[in-house]
This record gives sequence, structure tokens and C-alpha cells, in this order.
Amino acid sequence: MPFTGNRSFKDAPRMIVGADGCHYTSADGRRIFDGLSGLWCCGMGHNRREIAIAVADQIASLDYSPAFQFGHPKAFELANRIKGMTPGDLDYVFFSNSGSEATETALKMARAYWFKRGKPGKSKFVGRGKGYHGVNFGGTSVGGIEPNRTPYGELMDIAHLAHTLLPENAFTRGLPEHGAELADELEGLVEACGADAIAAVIVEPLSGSAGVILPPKGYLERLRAICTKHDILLIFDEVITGFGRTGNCFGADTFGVVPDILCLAKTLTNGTVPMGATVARAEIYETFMAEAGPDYAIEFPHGYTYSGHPVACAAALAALEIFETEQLTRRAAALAPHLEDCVHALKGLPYITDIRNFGLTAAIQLEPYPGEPARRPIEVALECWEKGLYVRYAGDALALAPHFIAETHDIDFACNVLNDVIGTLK
Ligand code: PXG
Repeated sequence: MPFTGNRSFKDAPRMIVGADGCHYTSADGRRIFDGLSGLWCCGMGHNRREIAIAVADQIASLDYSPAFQFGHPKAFELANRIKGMTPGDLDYVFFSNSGSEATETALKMARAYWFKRGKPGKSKFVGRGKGYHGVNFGGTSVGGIEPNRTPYGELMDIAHLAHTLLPENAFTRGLPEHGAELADELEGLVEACGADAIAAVIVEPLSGSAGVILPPKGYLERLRAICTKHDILLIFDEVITGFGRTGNCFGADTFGVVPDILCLAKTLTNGTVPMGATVARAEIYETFMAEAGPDYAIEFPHGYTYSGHPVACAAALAALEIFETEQLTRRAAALAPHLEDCVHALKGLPYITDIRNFGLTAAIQLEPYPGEPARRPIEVALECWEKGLYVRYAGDALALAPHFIAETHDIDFACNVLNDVIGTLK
């Protein structure tokens, strides 16, 4: 089972047998509020009929078409739709099947880009502490959550910037004040190994998996400026922040910083069909096209059997239609202040050492048991499940990411359960 304590699960299985809107139904017939939109991926609500119909129609008309050397119209329609939503000249889309593949594609794209630009030595990647970029070897290497790395021995040789979770920012509402200067570490790395050795920096605009770690005010702008100054590509992994979570379409919009490559997945299909996408600036695409040899040659020798799968494209087109017609970024932005008020009202309960929030996401940091990191949040999350709330734990934090279509009373319910459970901790 993925990232699951197999033994404890099998001792006491938590089976989900149905879903509707913002709720699950457990095998014992209980209605559970979905406090994390699945795994950050179903913000438009579960079981959307429009997506179900689009998927069924697609399987009945073109269930699969070969991804290599052939195309189908919905892949181009979807790419153009994404192009119309992304900021700047992030105009060229490469499809895959997950967030892990979207980031892996971005890393390979960055290296191949410099190769084509005649700078094969520009091959190093810079990640960030506590970053999460999926579970393939490249993503694991640039990732910075130690327990996800240590079992696998030698990974790629990556430099990691310091994470931005600073004690002086504890209990900040929204973006923290302190820590923009942490971006300057990149200047130090450039001095140490030379800009000619660094291909790209990859960060999540805000880290979800590690427990909603936010960029200090000005941090991303500084990172962008240093990358531009030294001709280093900036990759934003927006697998979580893409499509609405920050109250705009992308974190890039919210933070006003345009990367060179953008990684998407999750909400792209509202979680219904696996799909990832890597979006590159026009200049990157044009470099691949210009330096490709004869016209039958393959410009980017990369791709998956299921890249741009017709069923995934149909699901994504239907999902993005819902996303835009229901103006879900607005809805997420309108609900965010209520989430902020409700989570910060939990301050003062036992063991809470920090509360963070931004857009439609929040985290509650708990003091660990001595020598047993992560145990307390698991205990709290399991107790919440018994009381009708699904909440995720990440390290020492509990994470919330309600559906964009959630109502204020749903947020009240989630925070009341957290209040009861954390409030009675011994
Ligand atoms: N990048 C980011 C920023 C992610 O959050 C991935 C890549 C990988 O996506 P796939 O589709 O390969 O899983 C992710 C995934 C959690 C949680 O509890 C977060 C993710 C997945 C599962 C659980 O926070 N993020």
C-alpha cells in the first residue's frame, strides 16, 4: 500500500466505499467530511456527473490511440486550454500520468534544453529542504523530505536550499514576514559550483506534502531574480497549487512569479483519471525544434504509452469546464478567510506549536512525542476519522485542503472535530 502502515491498516482497515460532493461514505456506513479533497486532487467535488459522462463517451468512441507518432484532437484541445490558463508564455504542454512523471519530465526537459543550447555541463539540479516532487528517482533526489530519501541509498547529486519553515513565523495568518533572504542561498551555490553547472531550480510555490510550508513574502521573487540573472531555469512544481488551491488558477499567478517550466497533475482531472502535464515557455519549445536535425528526427526522446491518454484528456476537459464555468478560483478565494479564522481559533489547544494557512489550505503543527516524530498527528487523524473527518497528517502537522465547493459549515464541522480531538489530548 502506498505510504501506508500496512500492518496497522490491515489490523484496522479504513475502507471508503462511496463519495459525493465533499463527503465520503465509509464501509461501516458513516458520512465522512473529506478535509483534503482526496489527496489534494478533487477540489471540484466528488462524482461530478459532467466528468463521468465525458469519460464514458470517450471510452465508447476512442478508448486509446497510440501516443507516439500519432495524435488525437482532444490532446491538442486540452493543451490549448491549459495554454490559455497559464501565465506568461508558458505555452507548450507535455502530458504524462502523474505528478511524479510531470516533475521527471521537467527535469529531463531542463537538461536536454541546455544540451541543445550547447551547454551540456549545465546539468545540476537544486531542490529545497522538505520539498516533495513525487517518488521517481529524479523527484526523490530533488525532494527534501528525508524519510522519503534515506531508504534508497545513493540518489542524484543535488544541492538543497534551506526550507522556509521558521519558528519566528509561527501562527502567521497567510504569508510569513521572515525568510525572503533564504533565497539568496542560491547565490552561494552559484559561487560554489558556477552558474555553468546548474540546469534548474525546482520548488513548490508552497509545499503541501511537508505540511503547508509557505513562501515568505518576497522569497519567490528573489529566487526568480537570481535564476534569471544566472540563466538557471526555474521549475514550479504546482501539482498541488495548480488549478485553484491558492485562490487563483496557479501559484504563479497568486505570487506574481512566472517560472520557466510548470508541473501540473491532480486537480487537472479533478482526481478522476490519472494525468500529469509539464508546461514549458515558448523559448524552450523553440530551442528543441530548432536544434533537432532532419525533420523526421524526434526532438525530445521522452514520453509514456499513456501520454495524453484520450480518457484522461476527456476528463480534464470536462473538469476544466466545470472549473471555469463555476468560477471555482473565486469560490476558493471567498472561502479562504473563513478557513483562516477557523484554524487560527484552535490556537491555545494542547500541543499546538504552529498554525499556518494560505488560500484554501492550512496546517496545524503539533509538538511531537519525545523521540517519536509523526506519532501524534497520526493519532489525532485516526480519532478524527472516527468522528467523521478525514484529515491528512504530514510529519508533525495535520493538513487541511477543503474542496473549492465546500460551504462554511463544512469548515466549521472540520474545525469543531479538530477542536474536540486536540482539545482532549492528554
Ligand atoms: N509534486 C508535488 C508538489 C506533489 O504534491 C507530486 C509531485 C507527485 O504526484 P503523484 O501524482 O505522482 O503522486 C505530488 C504529490 C500528501 C500527499 O499527503 C501529497 C501528494 C501525494 C500524496 C499525498 O500531502 N503529492
